[in-house]
Amino acid sequence: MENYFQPEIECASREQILAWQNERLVKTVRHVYKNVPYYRNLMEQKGVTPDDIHSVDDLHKLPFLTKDDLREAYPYGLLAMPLRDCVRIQSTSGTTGRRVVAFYTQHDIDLWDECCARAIVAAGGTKDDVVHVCYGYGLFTGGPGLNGGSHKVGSLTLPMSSGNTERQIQFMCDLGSTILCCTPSYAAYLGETIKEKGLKDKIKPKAGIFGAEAWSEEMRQDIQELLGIKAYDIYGLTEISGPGVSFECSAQTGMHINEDHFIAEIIDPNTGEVLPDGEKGELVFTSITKEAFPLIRYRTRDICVLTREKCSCGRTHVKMSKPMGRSDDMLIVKGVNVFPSQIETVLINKGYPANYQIIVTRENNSDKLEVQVEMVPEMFSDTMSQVAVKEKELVDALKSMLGIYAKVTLVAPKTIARSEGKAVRIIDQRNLY
Ligand code: DLL
Repeated sequence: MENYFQPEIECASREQILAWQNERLVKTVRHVYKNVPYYRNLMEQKGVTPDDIHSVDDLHKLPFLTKDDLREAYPYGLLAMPLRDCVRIQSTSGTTGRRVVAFYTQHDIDLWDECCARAIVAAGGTKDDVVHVCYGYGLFTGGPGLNGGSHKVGSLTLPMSSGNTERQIQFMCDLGSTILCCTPSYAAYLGETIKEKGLKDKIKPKAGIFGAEAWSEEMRQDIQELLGIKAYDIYGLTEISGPGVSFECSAQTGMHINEDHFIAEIIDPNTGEVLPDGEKGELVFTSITKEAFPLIRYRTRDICVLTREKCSCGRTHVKMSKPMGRSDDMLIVKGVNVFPSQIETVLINKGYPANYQIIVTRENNSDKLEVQVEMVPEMFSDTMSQVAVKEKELVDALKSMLGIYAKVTLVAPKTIARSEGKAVRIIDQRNLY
């Protein structure tokens, strides 16, 4: 199959897609009921058995799964295959320090690579391209996902990983990278650096595949101009495999969800009621082809809209809008998921009262995270250098919890405004959504 454009799948009729979904859903529900006691319990609590599930129309009978379930079942409680059949884990930070760990069999990796290959092809990728992957490699899914997709397409793959901008630009110039894969904020930063260095004429990218964090249409225009490319969005989450759950096509008006692998629903985040296409709500996914870590009705907390209008690219799979917000308090800073509860855990472990505020800003397309923390009253008489030592201690502890740098500012007791209701912990000045 040349280049992983799969018209018989990606342009299949609605009836055909539903037929695949019905058959695969029934199979997946049986698989998890049989092999995952955690699911069996959840289903029994709801009074539902695999015999009640015949098609997508029965999906609503099944219980939701949340990040809390993943936390409770950590690390192996949702594993649906023997460990000896798994070949990989990927992971992301979870709340209060517990990570989300996703498992993959070789079959799961192949499917994931296929999803990413479709995204690369939709961005114009072929065997003749040089795909420059500067998403992080390692536990984060960005690098391994696009790497696998690029291999499937047969493109020359540059596994750059993130950071070291000088080296990125040198490789772009020397090897003639044509497709750039990274977070949109890093793409903008790369573009600005290339412009400053006067190297725009030395690079020849034609497209970029950017995701893992929210970005606006204005940012798309900026990146397209800076790098002289077409910038495509890609979406995914570790729990559901990683990047490539959905991706943009030439129409650049939303991301096609790989419906032969994932069933998407939109629900009211407060009531759990399923909403019709076109209404804004929380995105819920059921994976129907995975072996090791299939998740049923997983609540992503991402707020978006699904549309089934005919797409000019010919693909028939449903499109999701860019995420328009979250139904929880997760922040994405420099592409890294940050929960206020993680910051709180660090502060409490270090003996601080949990009076803090998280301030996120974006300067020159780069995120800045600051945590303002009230000192304990005894510290108030500390010298400036003693305060600086304590701030540095917190910076290190936060770095180890979150994996990114956060500036820490210790402020006098009772200076952070108290609110009458829920504490206002997050001030996000980035205007992302
Ligand atoms: O961010 C997977 C990924 C890697 C996607 C590379 C695209 C490219 P997590 O670290 O588990 O996985 O974070 C998942 O990131 O629930 C969204 O809130 C957010 N997110 C991912 N893609 C987008 C996007 C990866 N294109 C969480 N636009 C998701 C907005 C996105 N938010």
